[in-house]
Amino acid sequence: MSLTINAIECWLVDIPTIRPHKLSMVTMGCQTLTLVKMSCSGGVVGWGEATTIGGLSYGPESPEAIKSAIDHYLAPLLCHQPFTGVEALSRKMNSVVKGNTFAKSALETAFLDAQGKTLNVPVSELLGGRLTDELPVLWTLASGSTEKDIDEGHRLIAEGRHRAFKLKIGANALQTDLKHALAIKAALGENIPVHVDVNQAWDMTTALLAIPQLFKGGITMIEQPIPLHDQRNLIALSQRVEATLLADEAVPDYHCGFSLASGGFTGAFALKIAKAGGPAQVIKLARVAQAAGISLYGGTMLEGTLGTVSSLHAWSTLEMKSGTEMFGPLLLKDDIVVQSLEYRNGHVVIPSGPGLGVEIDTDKLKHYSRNE
Ligand code: MUC
Ligand code: MG
Repeated sequence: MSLTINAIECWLVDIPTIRPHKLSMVTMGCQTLTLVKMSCSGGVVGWGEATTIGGLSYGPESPEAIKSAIDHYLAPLLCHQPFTGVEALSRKMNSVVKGNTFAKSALETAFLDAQGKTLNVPVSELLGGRLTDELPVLWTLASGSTEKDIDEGHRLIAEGRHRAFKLKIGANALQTDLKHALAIKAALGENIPVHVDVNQAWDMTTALLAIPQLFKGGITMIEQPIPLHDQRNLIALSQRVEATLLADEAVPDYHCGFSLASGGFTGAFALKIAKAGGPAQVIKLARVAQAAGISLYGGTMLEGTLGTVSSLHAWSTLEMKSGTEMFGPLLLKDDIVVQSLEYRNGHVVIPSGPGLGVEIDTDKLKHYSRNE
């Protein structure tokens, strides 16, 4: 079956967060969704989404740059042509456009949504078939206040929404951050897993000092403690400390995954569709990890429902042994879909309708869009 892309439209949609979200490099008060509508042969419409974190503070593509790459380069390249599937689509995009994986991820998602709707199957089926209908989801405590984070954690445990948490540290002096993280872990208790994400803020010396103290306090997974380019030290750290090292920024795609794995990295990989160029591309990284015995974690770029669901379809075909953090829609005050995702008992339910299985609320899209 081949699908011809007739038109691609793109919007920037700004949605406020429910509270400030404080990371080592930025505090977010709003998330921008770059939304893609792909109109295809047979009148089928596919939707995709790309997000990043804090403008240009997480990676080299801003929301505005993602839209510009789509409008000026990728849409003209893809329109009025038939594609047999995501491999042909990705080969075409990669032949003319270097990098820009966030933009490519939104387009690959939209294409899979359209293909799934055409074939009347969920995207998970196009990616290999799902192993599960729901996945565990942690929540990130990142209000910037230890007390508020503890209250928020207790409330979410009591509501049954989450049973595991991630903390964002690295913005403050080391002793302040350690006190903050250890106090939260102690307050939430032994049975609640808590991990920290440093977003590259430490150097090797700081990491070697901090990680054993966190481990002693029950924090057993440490995400991206040192800069992404310092692959040699990330491998060394993974072999030297007792805690599990979770590579995030350092492992965007299967090339980096292979390099880390073959260099002797012993931690886990955070998969993200945006880093890899889409839900089908990220599965290539997962295969490299599986071959090397590296555990998988389902990462978020704090996507709205569309990006979250696209990721969930991919994760559903894999064994996510280190869990997932697909809570993005819950951090936003509103969303642009008709039916919100179902979060319950520490899990999210993966939609099972054709394509992504999500319907867009066009009034809300207009309301929050910058360009309408
Ligand atoms: C990151 O670096 O992992 C994921 C969860 C969260 O709160 O921020 C993101 C980014
Ligand atoms: Mg991270």
